[in-house]
Amino acid sequence: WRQKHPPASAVSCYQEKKLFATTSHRNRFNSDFVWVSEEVQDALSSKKAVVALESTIITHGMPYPHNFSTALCVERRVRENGAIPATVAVINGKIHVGLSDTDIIWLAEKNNKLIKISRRDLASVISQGGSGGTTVSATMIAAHMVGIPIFATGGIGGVHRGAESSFDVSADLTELGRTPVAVVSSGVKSILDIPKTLEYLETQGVLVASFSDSCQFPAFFTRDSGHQAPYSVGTHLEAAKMIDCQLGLGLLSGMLIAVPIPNEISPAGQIIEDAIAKALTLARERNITGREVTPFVLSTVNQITQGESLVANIALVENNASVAGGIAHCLAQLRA
Ligand code: PSU
Ligand code: MN
Repeated sequence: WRQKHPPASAVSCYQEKKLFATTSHRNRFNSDFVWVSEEVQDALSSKKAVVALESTIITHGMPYPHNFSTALCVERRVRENGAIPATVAVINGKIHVGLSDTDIIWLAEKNNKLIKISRRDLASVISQGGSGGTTVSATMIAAHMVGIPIFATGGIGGVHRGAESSFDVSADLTELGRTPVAVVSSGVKSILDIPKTLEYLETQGVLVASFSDSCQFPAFFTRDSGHQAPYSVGTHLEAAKMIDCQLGLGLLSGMLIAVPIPNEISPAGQIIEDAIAKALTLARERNITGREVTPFVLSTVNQITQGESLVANIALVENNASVAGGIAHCLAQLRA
């Protein structure tokens, strides 16, 4: 016996629950460990669009002062597109959601002297009153705690080349499998193994969609990695509907929206590829492992390309922030 429509009681139950569906799956946590800025709190309680932003890109992803100017510019891009930015970091033993410019300057100046914090590091750093930049995984956790469904960055971590012997797979991927936040990024850098990363995301049940007319999966500095995303979304509204549906289904897993780098700023692919190959060899020779790998490779590629990779990196992060702002704005309208 099949019912075409759910019984009336189920419908009203769903409608009653719809309002708090976004909050009901949130982790229980001790709010002593989390500080939310007034602006972000106001935006969340009035159901305005908010975009979370990470801070490892500030502490470990870019050199000073570019890290600082980019962080501010990314916040501006989110605002210009109709959303409130919420940059996340751990400061003096608390997760901060929504940073002041002074906080951002402080993080930027401490470049590389602070801790790079992913899921596994949170309790250790917080219990010792420490500070650091949050990676994609830790930022997703913070966003989910306070009810921010969307987050923008440059690139996520992934499966490293040679992972079959090193086992180096970023915690970002398992986080995407377990935390219902949509991450807007330019895919993953080709310092990583892109097809293995896509396989891993599939295993984790992560909804991956290119933000374009085709399913070409971008490779950070280049618009096409030569690999396919399973889906694509062509507009902010289409992306927002997909996120709204995923959250509405209560799947509890994340989404990756992969935005190709704007055409005009994509640097010469071969120059970057050669630089990446050299940087990976250097990393191996110097026995760099664990969380040091990604920052080392990023800064070495930047040195080898004499800053060309950094210019492209900055431009694509800003573009991703604009896209995330636009999607967040549509999402807030859908959910109003
Ligand atoms: N990719 C970049 N720039 C970055 C990162 C990744 O192009 O700054 C940072 C992000 O914070 C990401 C983290 O979450 O590196 C992944 O580190 P690992 O590979 O150690 O998991
Ligand atoms: Mn790693």
